[in-house]
Amino acid sequence: MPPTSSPIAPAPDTGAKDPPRPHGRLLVVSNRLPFAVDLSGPEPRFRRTVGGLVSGVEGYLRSRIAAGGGGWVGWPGTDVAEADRPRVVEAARRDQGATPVFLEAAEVEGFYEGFCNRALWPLLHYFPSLVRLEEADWAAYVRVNERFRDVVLDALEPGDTVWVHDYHLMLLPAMLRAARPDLPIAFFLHVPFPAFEVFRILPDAWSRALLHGVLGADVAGFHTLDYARHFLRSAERLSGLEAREGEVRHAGRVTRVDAFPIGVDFAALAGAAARPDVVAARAALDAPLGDRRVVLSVDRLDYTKGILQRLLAFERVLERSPAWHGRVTLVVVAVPSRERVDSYRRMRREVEEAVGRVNGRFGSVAWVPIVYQFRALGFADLAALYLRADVALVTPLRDGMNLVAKEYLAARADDSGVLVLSDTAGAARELGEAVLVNPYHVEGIAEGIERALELPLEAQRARNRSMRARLRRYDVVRWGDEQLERLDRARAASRSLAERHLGAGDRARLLAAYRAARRRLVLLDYDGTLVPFAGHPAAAPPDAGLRALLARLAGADGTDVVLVSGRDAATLETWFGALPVALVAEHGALHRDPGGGWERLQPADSAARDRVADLMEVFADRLPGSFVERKEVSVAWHWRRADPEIGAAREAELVEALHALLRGAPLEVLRGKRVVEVRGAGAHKGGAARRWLGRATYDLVVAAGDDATDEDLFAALPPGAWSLRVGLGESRAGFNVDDPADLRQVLELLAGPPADADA
Ligand code: ADQ
Repeated sequence: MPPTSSPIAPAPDTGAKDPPRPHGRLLVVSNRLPFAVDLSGPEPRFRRTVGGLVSGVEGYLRSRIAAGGGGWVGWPGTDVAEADRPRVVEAARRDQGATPVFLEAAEVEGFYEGFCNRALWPLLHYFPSLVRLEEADWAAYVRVNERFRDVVLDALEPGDTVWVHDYHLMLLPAMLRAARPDLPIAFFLHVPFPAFEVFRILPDAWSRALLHGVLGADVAGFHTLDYARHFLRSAERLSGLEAREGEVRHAGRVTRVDAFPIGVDFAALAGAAARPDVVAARAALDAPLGDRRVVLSVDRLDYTKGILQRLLAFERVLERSPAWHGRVTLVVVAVPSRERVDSYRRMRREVEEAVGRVNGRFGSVAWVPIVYQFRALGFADLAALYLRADVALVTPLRDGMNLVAKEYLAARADDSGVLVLSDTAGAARELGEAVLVNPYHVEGIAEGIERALELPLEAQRARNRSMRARLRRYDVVRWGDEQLERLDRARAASRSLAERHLGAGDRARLLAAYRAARRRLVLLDYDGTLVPFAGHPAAAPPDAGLRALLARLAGADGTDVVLVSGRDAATLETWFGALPVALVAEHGALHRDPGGGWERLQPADSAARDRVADLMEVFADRLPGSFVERKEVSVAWHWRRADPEIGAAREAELVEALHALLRGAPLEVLRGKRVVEVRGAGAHKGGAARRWLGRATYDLVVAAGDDATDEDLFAALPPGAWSLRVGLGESRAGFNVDDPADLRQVLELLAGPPADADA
């Protein structure tokens, strides 16, 4: 096998124009280094490896290194003996600017062959029946991610940005984040992210760890919006995280989740036809191929690429259309891949058998229908084939993106040629003018091939012009720059979140003011503020610690504590009736002073409420997991436990139906977190706050809440009040705290230690 070389030649001038940010070094971290090590000579030598990740990232990295420096961190792909490691490290740094991560043979088996190739790869490409889940493989995956973390931490210099690539290292961003909270980290997934129903095949603990791992990055990139959405949906379903407009806020930070379709080095490919080595390679194709039409198939030999179906489709063309006999050749170039994995070895056998069968069946001395090469080609040979092929047949069963499709189009500088592309490749999202086919449907692919072979030149050009314009604009440099630019923005958003976070200094100031005040008012929402949300309202009673905390707060001289809740009076009475706190039920419709009786501030229109409840019951029947809560004045439809997508759609329908039903009635519709509530117009938490503020002159007011209904409360506060929003969402509150546990720490601080702790 000749030494492989990167199919993309160095780009002369596609380097970063006007870099969008002042860059430090960019450390690219991927499982494999872009080269393999050859230790047969006196000095280690390096050979380029082939694959989409290398093609894409290398092109970008070259441009970045010119701008700010950087290098690659990864596994050299072979077992390097302990004794050889120092000289490999030295040579890799000197010749390639790279830092190797060495793995032991057992780790390679469990991590790479095992969890990566036998579990994650088939899972992410929708081949669940090939997924093998082994505890030992998962343990190796965790360990190897930790190994990468240690090497990266060691290699880091101040100002570096780390860009982690692909499914092998999904835990790494969070591991790095834990060690360096301030490190700029990007993550990119080169393969599809599947629908939740497929991703959930992994044990919960593993899938959660993978999701949280990725969310350790400031920006998490995917090829298509579908993959980004699937990722967010899984994060929502498995970890209860909520995403808004592609942003996940968690652990005090923002992670931007977005689509960045990888590009190709357009200039290098478009200029290939003029290179002397390409011209020579192309001339060498003339004798064997003659004036026959050429259909080209180029891939790593992988079961996701649909090579066998492609061969069957070509066989169908020859069966259906004898007119093509002797006039068309299918050139199949398959680069060896993962040859130690069984399913790959099996597939290679099947592919080679199919080639033999078709050639035996249709070929002659003068014509070989399928020319098959099992090897990697260098840039010149590959570009020559792109230029010679009338049709590129790119029909993966699943593919994150597929660069061969884009490379073929980019190389066709005269806009001729036809791309036949499967609609399950990420590239189909951008290359809609290609002849799109279903890669499982052999007959359909055969029709696609015939259509492509017959497409007139003008039609070819019209299709290719717009696709090529897109590829020219969104090349690999733009792809990388855009992610780093989003990374900056996500970090800025994280910083502004941090500024609003109630930090240690703020806590000390609050405590000092609280202690100095003589009259204090503490207004607290309950659900989502003092306790986390539970699936059902009845499942969220206060624990003993919370009751003791409230008793201590309210027991202090000059302190009024008011629980301002949307819950019904009876529940609040049962839970808190014995404590010296005031209670506000149903968002302000009912009040109770400490130890007193309930006072209704709003007339209840029970007929209207029942009409609303009946309508809500219909929706509860239609959405499994949702239910109706009838209170004295108001009524609520909860759907926290229902499917998020269907739930959101049903919610929108219900709200519309309610508006129609309530036209003119003194009731209003309120949308909370997965709950729709109808309450008396004018009964809101702001009114409750004002009522208390009017009763005494407080020199300190503290209020805490977590959702839209609490915004009314915050709006009613006097200047100088301390308002705390629980969770990281937008709010008019002055500060954010992380979650109920964090708020309780703040309240513990204010309440001071329990009496018996003084002793
Ligand atoms: P791959 O699965 O490796 O990449 P692909 O995107 O097609 O798939 O990239 C293959 C690369 O290898 C291309 O640059 C191609 O030129 C080169 N190549 C393939 N066969 C070759 C051969 N015989 N000789 C020489 N070169 C050859 C993964 C994902 C893809 C995603 C990329 C980039 O699976 O979906 O597009 O990463 O993100």
